[in-house]
Order: sequence, then structure tokens, then C-alpha cells
Amino acid sequence: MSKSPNKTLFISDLHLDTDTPTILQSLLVLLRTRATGADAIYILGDLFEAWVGDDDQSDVADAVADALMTLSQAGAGIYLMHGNRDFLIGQDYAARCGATLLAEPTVIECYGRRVALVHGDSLCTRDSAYMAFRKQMRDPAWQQAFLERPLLERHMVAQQIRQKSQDANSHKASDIMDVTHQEVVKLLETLQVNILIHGHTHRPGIHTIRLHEAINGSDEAVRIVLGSWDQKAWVLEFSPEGYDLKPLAHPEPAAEADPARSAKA
Ligand code: LP5
Ligand code: MN
Repeated sequence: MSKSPNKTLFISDLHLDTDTPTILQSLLVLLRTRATGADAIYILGDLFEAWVGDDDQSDVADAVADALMTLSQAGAGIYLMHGNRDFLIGQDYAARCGATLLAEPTVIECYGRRVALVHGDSLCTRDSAYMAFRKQMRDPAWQQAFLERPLLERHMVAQQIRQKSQDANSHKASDIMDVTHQEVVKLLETLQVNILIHGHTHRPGIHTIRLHEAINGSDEAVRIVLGSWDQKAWVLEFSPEGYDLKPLAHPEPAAEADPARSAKA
């Protein structure tokens, strides 16, 4: 297929698992259609519901890797960022996808504009229980010890953590699970960018932010929040002309989304 002029896609929060065949199909369709001919696709975390190690073989992981590799071989850049569910994705799996793993935060140049990318959880600083938990989960020694455990045990631990997280979330106020405004401003100022793209909160939207000091000659910045794929396939298309955040319908059968995966209230 011929290359369409200059377009880069951003997605996140697909939460793929064995029981999300519609979302997997939706991704595969996106990669065969809209993404084909794009310059690059950025997957900003939580591609998978839980990732316990690159040695955990599954049909879902295989299908995603094969489709991303096909796109990569057609000339698109494939970029993966860790989310709070799949931060254990390693270089082995990235290589199978033809993808580059991105550090957090990453600043890219997108058609002449500097854009910052994060998953989004690091900005939810009012959720102090999560912040402490995140620090432990991102400790390399902890991760290494976990990865050395048998696969079955890793799955059991992941399931336990998911359960505890769901219990904890049901008692948290909705607003503390959103990003902290001051953290967003601090990040933009530190990185000297006017555009931030993230996911995680499942609150898709585009927010204009007034800055304390001008960045690149402007005192305004934009925070673009990608959506979770539980009901729709949220895709941000970025081009030299601008950007568009679209909720695309999943392919048929569409109406079987799992209510347990609905947006964080
Ligand atoms: O994911 P989501 O949206 O439900 O909630 C997140 C935060 N929760 C998490 C945990 C993930 O859901 C589960 C991750 C599984 C990963 C695979 C296993 C890898 C293990 C690696 C070991 C090195 O991220 C949630 C936030 C919410 O987003 C909104 O931002 O609030 O945070 C929490 O719920 C954390 C709790 O507040 C506190 C921690 C409870 C869990 C303690 C578990 C200890 C169990 C140890 C078992 C041996
Ligand atoms: Mn997340």
C-alpha cells in the first residue's frame, strides 16, 4: 500500500487479555487500515491487562507482535511505552514487535512540534497509596526477583495485586485518580513542551492549560488524554495540519464490552 502523507497515531489502554477478542480484532483492523502508511504508531501503556514477563507465551501477545512487526516492516516506526499494567514488557517482546521501548517521559518532535509522552499514572500524585505502590513495582531488584519466580506464581501474584487494586480503587475519591494539575505544569515546564499526550485515567479529552511562564513563545499548552478501548477504539491522529482524537467503533460483534472494564469513575 502507498504511504499516506504524514500521519502519526497514538493509542493506549487497550488492556488486552484472552477475554477481549473484540478489542484485539479492533487493534488488528486499525493496524491493517488507518495505521498502514502512517509514519509511526505510539502505544502509550497498558496495551495488555497484565504482563508478567516476556516468557509468558500467549496467542494474544503473538497476534499483537506479528501485526506490529508487519507494520514495522512496511516502514512505520513502532513505539511502546510501559503502563502500570505492563511495565514488565522487555526488550525481547519489543524486538518481536519491531518496536522501540520508550522511557518515561519521552519528548518527540512531531511535524515540527515538541510533544511530551507519558503513560499518565506518574502524574496522579494525590493518590499517595498508588505512588508508594508504584515506587515498589518499579524497583529493578523487585522486578528481577519477580521475573525469576515460576510463571504460575507470577500469574497468581498479578491476580492478587489486581484484586487489591480494584478493592482500593472502589474506596478512592474519583478526583484523586486523575492527574494533578501542578504536576502537569511542572512536567511541561521542565521539558519545555507545549503538548502532552497521555492515557491511564480513561478520561479522553483535550485540555488547554494556561502556563505560569511562556514555553516556546506561548503561555498556553495542551494536554491530550487518550481513552481506554473498553467501548471504543480511541485513536489520536497527529499530522502537520493538527491533531484529532477519535473514538472509532469496534468491529462487529461490538456490543460485548466487559462492563468491568468501564472507565475509571
Ligand atoms: O490498574 P487500575 O486502573 O485498576 O488501577 C491503577 C492502580 N493499580 C495498579 C495495579 C494494577 O492494577 C495491577 C498490576 C498488575 C501488573 C502485573 C504484575 C506485575 C508484578 C510485578 C512485581 C514486580 O496499578 C491503582 C490506582 C489507579 O490506577 C488510578 O490511578 O489508584 O493503584 C492502586 O490501587 C494501589 C493501591 O492503592 C495500593 C496497593 C494495593 C496492592 C498491594 C499489593 C501487594 C500484594 C503483594 C502480593 C505478593
Ligand atoms: Mn494505566
